[in-house]
Amino acid sequence: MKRTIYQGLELRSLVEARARRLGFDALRVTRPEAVPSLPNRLSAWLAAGAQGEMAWMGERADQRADPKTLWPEVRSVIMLGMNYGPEANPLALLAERRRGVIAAYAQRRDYHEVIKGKLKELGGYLSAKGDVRVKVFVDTAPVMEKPLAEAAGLGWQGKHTVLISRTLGNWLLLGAIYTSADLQPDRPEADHCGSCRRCLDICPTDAFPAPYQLDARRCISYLTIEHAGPIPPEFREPMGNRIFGCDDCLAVCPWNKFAETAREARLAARADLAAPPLADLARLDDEGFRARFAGTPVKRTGRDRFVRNVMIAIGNSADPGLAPEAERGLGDASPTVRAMAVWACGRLSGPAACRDLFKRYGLGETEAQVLAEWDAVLGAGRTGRAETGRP
Ligand code: B12
Ligand code: SF4
Ligand code: SF4
Repeated sequence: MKRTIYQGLELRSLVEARARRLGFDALRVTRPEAVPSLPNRLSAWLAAGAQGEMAWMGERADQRADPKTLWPEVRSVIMLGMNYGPEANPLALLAERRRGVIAAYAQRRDYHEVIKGKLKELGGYLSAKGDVRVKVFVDTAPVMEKPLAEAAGLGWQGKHTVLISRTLGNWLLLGAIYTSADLQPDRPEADHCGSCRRCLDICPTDAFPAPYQLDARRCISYLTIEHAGPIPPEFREPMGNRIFGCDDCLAVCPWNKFAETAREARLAARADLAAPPLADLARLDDEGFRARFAGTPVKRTGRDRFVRNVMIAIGNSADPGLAPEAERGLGDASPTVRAMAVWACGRLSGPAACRDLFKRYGLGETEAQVLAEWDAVLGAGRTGRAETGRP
């Protein structure tokens, strides 16, 4: 039987209908060459070192900044958005200091998995109906999803740099399909931030050097997820009880007035990740961590980095009832967890108690990062490192 091949508007309508059925909330199309300023913008960001330890952002930068360099055959870029609007206001949890705050996107099944599967299905459908080639991407490929989505008219990059849709707000995850099909492009979306600067003003770590620009090295999302080793001292207190990601700048955006909770069932939030007690999280071993966070974005950090964040939240809790959990961290196998546990003990226990803890846990310590924290808590030289002959 002869197969019907669709083109142009007909093909696009079919794909739009299919995308809707698959659970996507928005679909727009742009051309691969729609944002000629991308190479300059990306290289300025990289040259400033704003990517921190995310070295992969600099690798294949030419492909990231130009879809045609990534795949010369691409003629149209389909940008898709899936809504993950949170059930509760993420800012409300920041006052619950005995509990950890996990960013809304991570309180559910890993969107990479959910969206990738749906993109593959949609890409396969497009490929069959249009007899065209496709490549699908979500997050991890060298693709600049936000500016492409803006060029496609899905929304605009707000002053917080995240893409905002006029109808859906900024709780939107993005995916892309590059295709050899010639599809009618949409008009880019204009900037609707106006004189507002709520997102810039609320940022606890002052991570925006200017509106529309983010220095990832100062962002709590980067620090809690991507950064390895101890958290630099200046960011520990501002982290509060945020233990994975940060939603502050997204949560204050007035354009969320139209936002709805996630429509896609597979992106429904898990109740046990909404406000987990810090005391429970501090006790997670590798196995417990994997069991609790399997299938969610949280698994990305691994157990040690996650418990490191929990130690900082405990240090910020001002609750002496959590001091035993910080003390548990002093005996942890991970030096980074031990280092942040020292900081937490210093915040929750008085100098005499800390000296006592040092005698019990610190005298055999050999890791420089942990000894530096003991020095900071007890005062340099008071750890008796010179007497014991350790470095
Ligand atoms: C690296 C990365 C991060 C880094 C850096 C974030 C950043 N803003 O670059 C860190 C770890 C900090 C991060 C955090 C988050 N991320 Co992230 N991240 C990415 C990733 C992989 C690449 C982003 C990128 O290209 N950055 C490089 C810089 C150069 O890009 P940029 O921000 O667009 O920079 C623009 C501006 O500087 C602008 N510009 C420069 N000068 C000027 C001057 C003027 C006047 C103007 C107007 C503009 C302008 O031009 C640049 C290019 O457009 C994308 C996935 C992807 N492949 O695209 C997800 C992605 C951006 N992240 C996402 C999410 C959800 C988050 C978090 C909300 C998670 C959380 N809750 O913790 C936070 C948000 C923090 C924030 N305010 O940005 C979503 C955002 C969805 C959306 N609606 O936009 C994405 C798209 C993943 C996805 N597939 O859904 N992320
Ligand atoms: S995610 Fe948090 S730390 Fe990062 S820029 Fe937004 S408000 Fe600042
Ligand atoms: S909070 Fe205000 S300035 Fe920030 S992205 Fe939203 S509208 Fe723009």
